[in-house]
Amino acid sequence: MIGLLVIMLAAAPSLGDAAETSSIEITRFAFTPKEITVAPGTSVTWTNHDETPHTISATDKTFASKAMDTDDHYAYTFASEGDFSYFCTLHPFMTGIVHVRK
Ligand SMILES: [Cu+2]
Repeated sequence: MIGLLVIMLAAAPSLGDAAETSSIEITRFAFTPKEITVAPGTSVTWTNHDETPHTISATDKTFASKAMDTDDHYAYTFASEGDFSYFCTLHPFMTGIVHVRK
């Protein structure tokens, strides 16, 4: 139990530092938040909370997940600055964008 607590504390973001991880939830056929801004090097994790499979597919094809079942995760680390729009290939009306800024 103590070991788990240490891991949880180590994973908690410290105030004042640039975030190194960020989360996007998929619920009711939408990405929340639909638009986020992160620092270069941030790992963004998407989690599918729907009963329906979804994918994360970059418009410019720089990254793409497989079909994610309920509670599946997909993570991608954004190394460089830019605006990265993405969508779900199964439901192309589902769109989102990740802005990467220093
Ligand atoms: Cu979808």
